[in-house]
Amino acid sequence: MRILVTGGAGFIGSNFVRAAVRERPDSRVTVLDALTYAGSRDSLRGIDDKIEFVEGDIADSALVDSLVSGCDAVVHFAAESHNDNSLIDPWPFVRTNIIGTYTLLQAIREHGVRYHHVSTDEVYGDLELDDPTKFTEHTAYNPSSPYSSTKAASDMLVRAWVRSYGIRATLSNCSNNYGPYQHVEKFIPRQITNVLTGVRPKLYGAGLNVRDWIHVDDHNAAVWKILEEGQTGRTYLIGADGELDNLTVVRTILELMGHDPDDFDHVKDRAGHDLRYAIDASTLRDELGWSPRYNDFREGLQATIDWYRDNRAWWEKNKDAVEMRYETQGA
Ligand code: NAD
Ligand code: TDX
Repeated sequence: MRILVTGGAGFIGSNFVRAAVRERPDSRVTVLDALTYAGSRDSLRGIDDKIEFVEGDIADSALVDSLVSGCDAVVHFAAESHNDNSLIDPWPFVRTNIIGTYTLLQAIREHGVRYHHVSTDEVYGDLELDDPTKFTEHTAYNPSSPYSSTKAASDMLVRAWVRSYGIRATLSNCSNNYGPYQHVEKFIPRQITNVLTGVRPKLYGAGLNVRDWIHVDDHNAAVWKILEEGQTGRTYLIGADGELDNLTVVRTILELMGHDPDDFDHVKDRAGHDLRYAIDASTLRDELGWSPRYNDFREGLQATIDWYRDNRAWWEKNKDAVEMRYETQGA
């Protein structure tokens, strides 16, 4: 299969490309990535000779058309992905997540290529802490932030292109990922690298917000399954029953790194902060036979801590700028 991976120099995309090279040697991978602050060629180091890398923008219709015309499938990871950034300047989110996805869809429509759209559980808004239900494929869209609303808009475009133009698309909405190559602006890498640089972890508000953690390799294995066996037009929810509140996660990081679990600071809460996400992935498990391999969060977290400890050169160059930005936000 000739596969075009957008956002393949980002966190989840680079792990997807690594898995493709490792486990699907018969696939030919082209990465299209604009190398924004969130993308890095270093995330693909060591596999450069096994892939084609194109630096470019998913909103560049001529470039996108030529790349899509030469492939069998597109997996679309490229996005502006950080909620905190979207609160400060929503425009790059509107441009990349909505107009970029539109541009891809027009090329998909033109060339009849198989398309998988990677999205987030945040499109469903949030749940109360004591709500016994979880998000399902039937939950109504109710996004809270500029980030999640642009992801919701992109999902809607895909659904409309399936219905109106019959494109061969599947969608997935996944919960919070963790693992190697995640940008240090995000919660888990920020706290690990804080500890590694002698800074106290920063917890927004009281830390009672719940996220449903999944290892990035489990997310990507599900994406492969859906790409190969999913039904056109369908949405699949991806999650690994990993609900934890942020306070517990920070305390676990500190403990695993040999520090006092209370050695962190409470900082200003995020505006409009979603309280809880929780995914019911039973359709994916029952219909496609997917199940997560990382069932022990502490173990996956320890491996992630080890990765950041062993790969300082990968993240150190971004750390100061990220922390300076957070400082101006009081976070
Ligand atoms: P990321 O920010 O780490 O990576 C995004 C990549 O897209 C970067 O390499 C960046 O350079 C590239 N990019 C940005 N704008 C571009 C443009 N206009 N043209 C081409 N490339 C561009 O994001 P991530 O965490 O890897 O997320 C990947 C996808 O998965 C996103 O669509 C996100 O919404 C979705 N998702 C993420 C999570 C999570 O926990 N991180 C959970 C569910 C879904
Ligand atoms: O320093 C921090 N302290 C803190 O308490 C940071 C950066 C975050 N937090 C909190 C906010 C959230 O409740 O931790 C939680 C996780 O925060 P993020 O890593 O920013 O993730 P989140 O906002 O939940 O969104 C993530 O998961 C869904 C990804 O960034 C999205 O791209 C994905 O769609």
